[in-house]
Amino acid sequence: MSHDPNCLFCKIATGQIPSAKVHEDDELLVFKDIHPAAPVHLLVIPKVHVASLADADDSHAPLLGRMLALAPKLAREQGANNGFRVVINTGHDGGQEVHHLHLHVMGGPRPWKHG
Ligand code: DGP
Repeated sequence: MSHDPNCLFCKIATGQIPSAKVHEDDELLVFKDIHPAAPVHLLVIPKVHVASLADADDSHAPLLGRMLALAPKLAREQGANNGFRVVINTGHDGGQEVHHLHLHVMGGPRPWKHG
């Protein structure tokens, strides 16, 4: 599996940097955002390094599908029982700060910090 040694989320995926994990399988890791914008704020990442959604193509469709399909189960398990929001910030103008593809899953009782 390809990793970028300088990438923060690759370091989290390989266990070099700790995270509050809520799910892990062969392909994906889910952990709590260190700066939560909502009572439940998870980040779903692929273990393989993909810099952003702008770097994805048809070959990534199954991976992207599995990232999205995990969201409802994990949101519920973490207590977001009344809905949630998913966001993929992409590139500079999309406000992406960490250049490893990640899906934000935000939920829980409102109001949220950025809700
Ligand atoms: P984005 O703007 O979409 O690239 O959001 C990156 C998110 O990653 C941001 O909400 C904060 C979170 N984050 C940054 N560094 C760390 C870290 O070391 N650990 C965890 N758990 N989250 C982080």
